[in-house]
Amino acid sequence: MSAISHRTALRTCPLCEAVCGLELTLDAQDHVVGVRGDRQDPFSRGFLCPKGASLGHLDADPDRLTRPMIRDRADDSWRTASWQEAFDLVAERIPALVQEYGRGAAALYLGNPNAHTVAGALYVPVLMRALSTRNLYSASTADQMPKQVASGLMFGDPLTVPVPDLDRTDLLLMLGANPLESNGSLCTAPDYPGRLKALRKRGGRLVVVDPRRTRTAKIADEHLFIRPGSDAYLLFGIVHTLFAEDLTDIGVPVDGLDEVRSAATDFTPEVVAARTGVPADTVRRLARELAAAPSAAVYARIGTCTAEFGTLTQWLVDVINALTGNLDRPGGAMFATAAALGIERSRPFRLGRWHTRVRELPEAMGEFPIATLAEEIRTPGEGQIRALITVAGNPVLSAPGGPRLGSALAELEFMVSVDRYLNETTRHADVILPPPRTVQSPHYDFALLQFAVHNYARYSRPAVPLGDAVAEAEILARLALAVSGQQTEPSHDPIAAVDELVIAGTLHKAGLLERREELLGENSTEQRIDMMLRLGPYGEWNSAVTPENAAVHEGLNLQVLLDNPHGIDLGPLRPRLPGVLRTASRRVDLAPPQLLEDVHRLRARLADDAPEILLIGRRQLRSNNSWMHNIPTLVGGSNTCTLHIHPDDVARLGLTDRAVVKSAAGTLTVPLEPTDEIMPGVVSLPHGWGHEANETQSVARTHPGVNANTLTDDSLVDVPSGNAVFNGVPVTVGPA
Ligand SMILES: Nc1nc2c(c(=O)[nH]1)N[C@H]1C(S)=C(S)[C@@H](COP(=O)(O)OP(=O)(O)OC[C@H]3O[C@@H](n4cnc5c(=O)[nH]c(N)nc54)[C@H](O)[C@@H]3O)O[C@H]1N2
Ligand SMILES: Nc1nc2c(c(=O)[nH]1)N[C@H]1C(S)=C(S)[C@@H](COP(=O)(O)OP(=O)(O)OC[C@H]3O[C@@H](n4cnc5c(=O)[nH]c(N)nc54)[C@H](O)[C@@H]3O)O[C@H]1N2
Ligand code: SF4
Ligand SMILES: [Mo]
Repeated sequence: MSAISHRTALRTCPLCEAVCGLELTLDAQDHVVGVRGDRQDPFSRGFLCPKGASLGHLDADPDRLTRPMIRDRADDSWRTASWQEAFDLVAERIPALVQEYGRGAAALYLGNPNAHTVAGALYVPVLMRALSTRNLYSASTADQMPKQVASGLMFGDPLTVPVPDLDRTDLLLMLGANPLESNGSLCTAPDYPGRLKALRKRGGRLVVVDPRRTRTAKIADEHLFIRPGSDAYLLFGIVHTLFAEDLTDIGVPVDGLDEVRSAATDFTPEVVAARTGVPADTVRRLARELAAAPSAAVYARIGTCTAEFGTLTQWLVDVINALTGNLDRPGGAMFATAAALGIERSRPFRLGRWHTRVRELPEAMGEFPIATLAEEIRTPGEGQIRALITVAGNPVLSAPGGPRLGSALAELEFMVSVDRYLNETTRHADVILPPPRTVQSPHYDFALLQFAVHNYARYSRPAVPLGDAVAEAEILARLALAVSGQQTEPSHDPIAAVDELVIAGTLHKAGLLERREELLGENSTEQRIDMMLRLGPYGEWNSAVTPENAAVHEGLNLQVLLDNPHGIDLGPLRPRLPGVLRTASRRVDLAPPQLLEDVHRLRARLADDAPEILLIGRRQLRSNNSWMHNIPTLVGGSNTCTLHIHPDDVARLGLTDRAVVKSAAGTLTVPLEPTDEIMPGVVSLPHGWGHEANETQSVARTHPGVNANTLTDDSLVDVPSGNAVFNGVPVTVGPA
């Protein structure tokens, strides 16, 4: 193989939220034979992690599906099928079930990779509209919904989420996040580790709050152990101190100051110390340091979102940012200005516009909690779910009570999955529709750049032609037609049909319909992206382009990004209040009634006895939720499914190398990995494992691990958001 026949292609890594620029080497057969960090990318500057480096192995995985698959329910066997046959089957079954049982009979579950694909951002909405079901579920309610609900109530828009201004802050208080393994979340920051080291090097301080002494904690100035699930108490203790010591200094328009002050009255540092394990003096000191620092940001992520008081915790994070004058100021918690036109919200966010059928839990952002999907499938009656479409999700491993959800999926009358693999979830489907290789898809980060710590944009064209594969955009567009009972003719281009409608509608609204012909791009997807860039805050057609934006370049459009394939720097984060607020008052609501209401629940919990042992999760650098365990270079070593437990607990409980862990929801037998990096009384199990029944992922099957969500309980949710509770699950641990 001669190097002459090799070529390079630039792309953004789609595997996590860090959006690193990659330089791929492709051979003459278009195989990915090399992956390097793109040093000319102004945001990621050459950073690459082991997952990104394995993109070629992932791409070449022989177990990845390339043809549609149809399951014969009689003997549970699979066969490949043509695309036409697969879509015909969907068109035959789903409309009939909807006809018989009503709209709600068909449900949709959207998994995490949708946040990383153009198809997920631009074409999933078409499928949602075609199904027009209220039974909409996603990984969001196993993840960040508490942050979105808190932001929705405080700022009026659930997508208006502040991020820590990592590159300029003087003090970062980080709770329940471990970016040295995860590379960051709701805080898009390539080379997060390098940015944290730079923070310290310029004299800033990093304080990490985590029940484990994580890799991130080890590079911090200070690490505080905390009892799982108790972060809201700690933050309330800080709020209490800010008021008690008269340390507040608010720089943005706010409502509800008195209500917050009175809600915090009884959460004294002494009271919260008993619950959290963080000494009262430390709580006071943190409050004083946050108030005194030239700039400071509080940031809390998955360890605190997927917990019993997730929304209260996320709310208090931004209450503290506001009270200390750090909301929307450089070095504090700021809002990104993403380049592509976002969803324009005119009315304030509302929660609970409708409710689930069985448990009557409120919707949030049009979704129901994933914790309710199993019961909605299993409970007979009007509105029962009979059919499910999953797109890029593996909820049998990722949802609370996953195995029980798996049994529920087996009871469905029909299921379709759009997925790369036949796995723990998709094995229950009747039809699997595989997306093409990553390198065959275009890439633009519509979702993640809204949470970036620096304004930036980058577009990658597909590096490899589609060949026999079908674009994920087309799969979704054709599914939308199929669930509406419409057939596709071979000549019909469903992607263009969808895009034309969106383009016409958007340009009409903007009064620019006559400029349709000016849109650039090889196809309608690119034209749509061009339109979103032109109408976005830096865009050529944005009449509001500020002199500051104009200084960055002459009006953004797709051509600018094509001419700059390494990405473009759109400058540091800029203050955006009150412009981004969508509250009725156009002020930040520090005390939304739904959240004050939930404080009663938090207060009531103070009186409860704390369980002896609490289960939490953890992420592993060379893993990605459930779906990268089939890559030989990534599994093994530290990337195995073990229970972290303190040696004192091992001795006290008389354990050896394995233990039986029991919760209210289930029982698992797990190998132990004793470590003094975890608090006594806390055990940690990573999620995404449990591949023992996986017959087609040949590597994953030999490193099965256990499904941590056997132990998590779908009857428990964070009340305001309905989010799953994965951290702080009461368990008992005994000898195997
Ligand atoms: N390598 C790798 N990277 C990933 C992923 C992956 O699976 N692997 N997944 C991606 C996804 S989907 C997401 S959402 C992000 C998440 O990114 P992060 O939020 O950084 O997630 P984790 O690394 O799990 O860090 C969560 C931390 O919370 C701690 N914790 C648990 N319970 C509590 C608690 O009650 N209080 C406090 N204060 N801490 C607690 C855990 O010990 C853990 O260290 O990572 C993304 N990146
Ligand atoms: N106990 C516990 N459970 C958790 C968590 C935890 O910390 N602890 N974390 C939660 C979090 S933060 C998240 S985000 C969820 C994730 O929950 P899910 O999104 O349900 O799970 P993933 O493991 O990310 O599954 C992704 C699926 O998408 C497929 N896929 C990959 N790329 C593509 C693509 O380009 N197109 C399509 N169509 N399919 C693709 C993969 O094969 C896989 O089946 O898990 C949650 N579950
Ligand atoms: S940090 Fe995330 S985006 Fe960057 S190379 Fe690794 S997986 Fe890809
Ligand atoms: Mo996530």
